[in-house]
Amino acid sequence: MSPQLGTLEELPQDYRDAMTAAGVAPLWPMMRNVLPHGRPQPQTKPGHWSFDALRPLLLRAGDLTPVEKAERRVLVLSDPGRGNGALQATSSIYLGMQLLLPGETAPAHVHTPSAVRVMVEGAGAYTVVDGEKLPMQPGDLVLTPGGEWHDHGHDGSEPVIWLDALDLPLYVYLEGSYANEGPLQAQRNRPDAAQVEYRAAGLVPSRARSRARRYPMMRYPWAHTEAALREMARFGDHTVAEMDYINPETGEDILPALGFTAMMLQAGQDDSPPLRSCSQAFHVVSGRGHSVIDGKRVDWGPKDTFTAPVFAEIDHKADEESFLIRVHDRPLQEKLAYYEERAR
Ligand code: 1HN
Repeated sequence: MSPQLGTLEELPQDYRDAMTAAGVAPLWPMMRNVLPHGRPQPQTKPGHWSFDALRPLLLRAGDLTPVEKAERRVLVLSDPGRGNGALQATSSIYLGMQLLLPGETAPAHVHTPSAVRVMVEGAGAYTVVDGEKLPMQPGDLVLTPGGEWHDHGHDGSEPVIWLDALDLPLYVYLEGSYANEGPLQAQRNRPDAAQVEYRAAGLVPSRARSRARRYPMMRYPWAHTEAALREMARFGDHTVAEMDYINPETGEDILPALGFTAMMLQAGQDDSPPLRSCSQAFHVVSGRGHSVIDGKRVDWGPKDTFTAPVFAEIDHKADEESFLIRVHDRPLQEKLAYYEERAR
């Protein structure tokens, strides 16, 4: 046992006043706030956002606020532990639901944080990243890495909704978040790299002929992910089928800070993963079930989103065959050399 640390109240008032005047403060009364024993004490609380509740609010935003007055028409999913209006869902993950109506465009900009969009509903929308037009189908992941120009458009006839996941809280914390705006980009008239250079796992354009971009593949079609998960579930080792999204040229995670993992749970299957040092968000592509996260029960259905703080105790149970996309900050924690998993 370590000794009880001294408190501020134990110190004479004249000394406390002199410290304040000198712009200093004693560390020892605050030491355990920043270095708790054994594991972090997260401010983040588990959250759950049902799509049935968000959808009408988003559509109403479409009536109330033209996209020109919003730049991005988004409802932010605020961490319950930080309260409404918090521009983060966990310590490191920003989440927002974005609406684009037929014929609308969201102007081009570039910023330091990186984003991934998970398509939720509707057809006909696309994102242009560095001139590459990326069609967005439900379940697709579309990357807009930091430093890449991106704008959105919509050629279809129904409202389109997607989930934005960004590493924004880190950039805000680092005082490194900013954007520049520009005109809509010219679109190259060819299919995106997921349909050309990176159609098949294990094949990349000949390295003798070309040097790959840093982010060679910006769209991960859901059809490929679902097919891979199904084969893993059929022929894999009977645990939950999980696939990580990676950069096909480097094998690394798709973004520097955030990682994305697709999961398939079969009807009736449960999953009690180890405690992980990363915070996590789960988006339900399809299916129904429930999860208990640090004692909080979340009953989830299609297109719902829920979150777990660092080191959360998580138990999932699927009632139906379910596909989820898990967003986490393992890539960042591995770079900082502290990612950890603890057995239950
Ligand atoms: C952003 O660039 C988008 O491009 C959406 O769609 C949400 C939230 C914060 C900062 C940048 C987008 C964002 C964002």
